Amino acid sequence: MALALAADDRLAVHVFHDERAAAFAALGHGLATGQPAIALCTSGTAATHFHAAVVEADLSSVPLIACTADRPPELWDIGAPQTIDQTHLYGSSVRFFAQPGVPDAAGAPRWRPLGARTVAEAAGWSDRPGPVQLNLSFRDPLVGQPGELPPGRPGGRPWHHRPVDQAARSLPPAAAAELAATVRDGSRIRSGVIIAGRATSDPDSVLALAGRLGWPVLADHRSGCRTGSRSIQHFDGLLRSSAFAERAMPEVILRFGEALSSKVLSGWIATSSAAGATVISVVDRSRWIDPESVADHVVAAPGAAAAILDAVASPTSGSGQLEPSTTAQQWEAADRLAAAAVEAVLAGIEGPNEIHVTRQVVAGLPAGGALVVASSMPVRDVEWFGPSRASIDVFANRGANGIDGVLSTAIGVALTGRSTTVLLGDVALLHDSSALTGLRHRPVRLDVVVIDNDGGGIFSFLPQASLLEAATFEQLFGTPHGTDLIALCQAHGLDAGRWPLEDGGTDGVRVAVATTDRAANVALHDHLNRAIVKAVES
Ligand SMILES: Cc1ncc(C[n+]2csc(CCOP(=O)(O)OP(=O)(O)O)c2C)c(N)n1
Ligand SMILES: [Mg+2]
Repeated sequence: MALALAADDRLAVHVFHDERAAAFAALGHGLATGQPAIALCTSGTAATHFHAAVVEADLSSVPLIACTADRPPELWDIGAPQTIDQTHLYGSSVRFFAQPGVPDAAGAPRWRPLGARTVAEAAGWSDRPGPVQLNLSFRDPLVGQPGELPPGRPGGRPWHHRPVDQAARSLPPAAAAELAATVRDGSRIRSGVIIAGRATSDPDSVLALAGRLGWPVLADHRSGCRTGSRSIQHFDGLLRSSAFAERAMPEVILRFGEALSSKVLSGWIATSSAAGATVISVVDRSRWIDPESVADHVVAAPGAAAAILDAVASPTSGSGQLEPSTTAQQWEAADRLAAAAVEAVLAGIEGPNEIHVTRQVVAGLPAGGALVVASSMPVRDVEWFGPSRASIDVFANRGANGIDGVLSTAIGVALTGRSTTVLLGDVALLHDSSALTGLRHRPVRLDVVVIDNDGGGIFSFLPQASLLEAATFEQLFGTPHGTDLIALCQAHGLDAGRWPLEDGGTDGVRVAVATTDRAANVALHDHLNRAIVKAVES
């Protein structure tokens, strides 16, 4: 199979020493392009190393084709080498599983239909996009000449027509009118906020709707809505002020796509609902998104923003001139105060700190560039303190929130030809350090920015940091390792040094390590959040 893939010049082949890294790179490719990459591995534990990326691809609805080579059935379960049970290896995480048996001429007419179905299933034919597994048995000899593919349909006709475009499903007019009625009260638009997470379809309509309603937008960078004046950058800090959170409590919360990272925002959604706010969750690709379990409506219609926009303005949905809400003005004024407070605090600090590095990374991305952000603090700091940006694409493996495979995912994104930056913690880098193997030879433009606080900095924000004895906390949560990350990257032949990166990219891969301190980082977050709270309460 490897020989056949390599011999087909329609495919680009990239080799990874670690199957886990290969599968995450395939995930990154799927994230960046919406098209499945094929991850191929040998039999045995190799196939199990695909599992983490398959799980993430499932939860994040990313197309991915996992081809696991297997022994022929007569060698199963008799102690043959490198032979494990690979049937349904990834359980319910895959959209489709097929095990066509050892290839032979008699089965050949079914290969194209199977291939076509595999792509259709990965692209979301039966549900939403996601991973599929083909478990492919081979019998000795395992080398041979790739032959011609079986004939296709006459005239080059495709085997299947394009899978149903899930994104095309629109909101029926009656449902749009019902939601519009929730949003307006006669000629008055109710107070409300829009929350936009990843997989917000049609972000332009969401921003237009916010403009029409007079509502602010609290957006993840991955939503496409973290841009323009309506986007509130410091919503997490603002909602830490109980006075502001109370004052800003809306009548309607209209959320699009997946949940954000902010627990403060999540808590405020729940409190607002308990106080009577109507919560509407508009989801794409038929995923149920309501982590607070408070939604009044869960609407599976990606075109909902445009439909609500039409229905709100429709003469049949109410009388008189529409009066937009003033909620956005209230949030924008507070956000300006928060921005000034954050700037003032950061201006007084010497040396690199996690917030400054994060803001510089987001602000410094070239137009059209891609940013891959690791779970743990990087994804939170980007959400809470990252500047609004147009014309960049941000990716993060937040389906399962793993810190694994982050560098590999970024390599997969970069292999699609995009200038890519990855922002990750030291533990995340070490976890995926096998992705450094051969990285300097890959045809990518990749900046790797590592925030090195010598351990899991996120845990210093949790109650165990103060409840446990320091030594126990360090052993079990802080997990310092003392690795010289610059030397590690240099050992792989990479251009690695201290943060900041020099201006202007060269070709290839650059690594910049910003050394920070976990305790100082907690103090900095506290300082910033207190400054924001003070700014909006005074
Ligand atoms: C694969 C995996 N293992 C463990 C965890 C639990 N976990 C969450 S954050 C974290 C620490 C990450 O440290 P680092 O990457 O240095 O980021 P920091 O917390 O310092 O920002 C760990 C181990 C996880 N999310 N995923
Ligand atoms: Mg760390």
